[in-house]
Amino acid sequence: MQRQKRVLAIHDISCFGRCSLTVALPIISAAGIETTVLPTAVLSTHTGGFTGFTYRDLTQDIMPVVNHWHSLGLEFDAIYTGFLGSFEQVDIVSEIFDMLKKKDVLIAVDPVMADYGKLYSIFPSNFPEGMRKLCCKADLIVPNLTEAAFLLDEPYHDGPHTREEIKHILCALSALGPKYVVVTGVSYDGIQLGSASYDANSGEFSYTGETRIDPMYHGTGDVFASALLAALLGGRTLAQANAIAVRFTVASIARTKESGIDNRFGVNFEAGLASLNSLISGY
Ligand code: PXL
Repeated sequence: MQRQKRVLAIHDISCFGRCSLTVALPIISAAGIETTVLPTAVLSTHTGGFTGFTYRDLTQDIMPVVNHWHSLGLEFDAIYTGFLGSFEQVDIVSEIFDMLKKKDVLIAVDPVMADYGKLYSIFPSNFPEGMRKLCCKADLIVPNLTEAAFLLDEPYHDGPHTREEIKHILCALSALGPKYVVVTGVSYDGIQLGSASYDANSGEFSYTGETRIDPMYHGTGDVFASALLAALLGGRTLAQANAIAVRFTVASIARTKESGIDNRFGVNFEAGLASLNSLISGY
């Protein structure tokens, strides 16, 4: 039997709302991968659309936890980060990459900070500079189109986009350092919505889109990135992993739409967990 892979997921826990660790842990685990968690903060809900949420910052606990693991000689196949609440957390995560990075460790950064052309209001205007530095150290990045524009310091426009525009964005992001780039929220025709990928090792570009479902549901970026990482570690190519993650995410959105629940409450990915492994191995 193949050795079980081990991922370190560094995110906040938004206790209600299905994003960050409450999404990464079940999805990556369901794919048969051991998932070690490092919570950076505990919030009552995520910050998207809720007011009055609590926020317990855990910045001071992060390095002692990692130092303990270091003393135990723990190793990881991948380190996966998403929402980070401050520059200090970005710097600490960067230090963790340096400590735990070995030849075959995949560093995955989802530079959660913006959507629909705007930086999330909780972040200062220079936050993208910090995220850019982190992305430069990554092997895989998974920005949406707004985050891509901030990372490249280029203007953002709503879709549809041309294939040339998306190729430019993918290549420019890869030039920052990551060999795997996936950009989400891409539409070429205004009907299909999906994501585009570029693997700088093989030179392969890919796009997978499915019919767009409105409204926007919170947490879908985390569902997507977690499924993508699970598929990559399961041995799929970046293009295959992109297609798998789109399918898994769109199916979760479709179920949620049918149930009619509040779009801030995240999506029903749970019903797809039992078949995630067959989705990954079937590509
Ligand atoms: O889904 C990304 C995310 C994670 N964690 C927190 C968030 C968000 C997005 O808004 O607010 C706390």
